[in-house]
Amino acid sequence: MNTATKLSGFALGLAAVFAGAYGIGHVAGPVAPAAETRHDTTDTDHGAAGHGDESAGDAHLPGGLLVSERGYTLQPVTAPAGEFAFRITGPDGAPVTRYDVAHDKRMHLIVARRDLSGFRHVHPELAADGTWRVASPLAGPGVWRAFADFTPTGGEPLTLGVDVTVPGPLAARPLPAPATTATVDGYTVTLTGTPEPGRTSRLTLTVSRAGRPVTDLQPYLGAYGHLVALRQGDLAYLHVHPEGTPDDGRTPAGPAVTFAAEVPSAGAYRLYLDFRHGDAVHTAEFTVLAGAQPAPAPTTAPTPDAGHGTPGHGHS
Ligand SMILES: [Cu+2]
Repeated sequence: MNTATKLSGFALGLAAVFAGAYGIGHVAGPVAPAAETRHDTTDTDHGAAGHGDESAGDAHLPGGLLVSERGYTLQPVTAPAGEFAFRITGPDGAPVTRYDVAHDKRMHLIVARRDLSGFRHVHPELAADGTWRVASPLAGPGVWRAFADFTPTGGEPLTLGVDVTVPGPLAARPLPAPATTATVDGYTVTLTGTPEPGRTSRLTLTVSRAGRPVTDLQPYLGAYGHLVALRQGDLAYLHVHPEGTPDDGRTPAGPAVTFAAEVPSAGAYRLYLDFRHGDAVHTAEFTVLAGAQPAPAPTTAPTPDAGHGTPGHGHS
């Protein structure tokens, strides 16, 4: 109950992001048509008018927190070793086989361990029976969160999340310390701007290589960058697209890519920037702190900046 109320508050933030975004793509997760509509299934008296809007459904959470929402359910499917498979069942209980293309793909599968390591963003293939299959992006043991980011034909964009455990020795990976510079594959990416809970913040990511600005970024899925943010603690999911598109005649191909993003609460977030250059997709990762900081979240290791190791992620 408490939780539902709190999350309603988060969702208002998301609705505001969407409204305030400069024609950027979706913030994953549905957008409340009426911000005052509350999602609180135990409080049937409240906001009854808002509940009359069927399409609103569970429209008030950040994306990715639910395994089932608005009648759609994410179901992992047993797969051969080395493969990850799942399906989405629809309101009628049958696997969904028709999806709209969003950002060049019908399905975006994002995975990260619960400790925010191991991020990958991949694009599975759909079989006729509604099963999605992809070479497994789960790079080793751990408890993983898998996010399916999709739009069922005739429906609204949706991000569902499910936990998947890969057995094996568990390595503790504390969240890397906050930083405004990340290096990946020989690139240096600098972050300017700080996310503020409850309002839209401009986050600019600037890409350089060997000390030189990169000015020939390549479009990737219709944009010069894709930014996913995951909240530490519950992995609430945000997916933000940048201001401007590669074909609008005014958006430069780097070195800076700017996003308008709003985080749903204070806390620690891990940001993952996907960008394409040299015919390869690279992912730069940052830890950022939004808002007033509570005591550091407990981790299994006491030192927040002990070697997190190289982000061993890739992208396909
Ligand atoms: Cu994708």
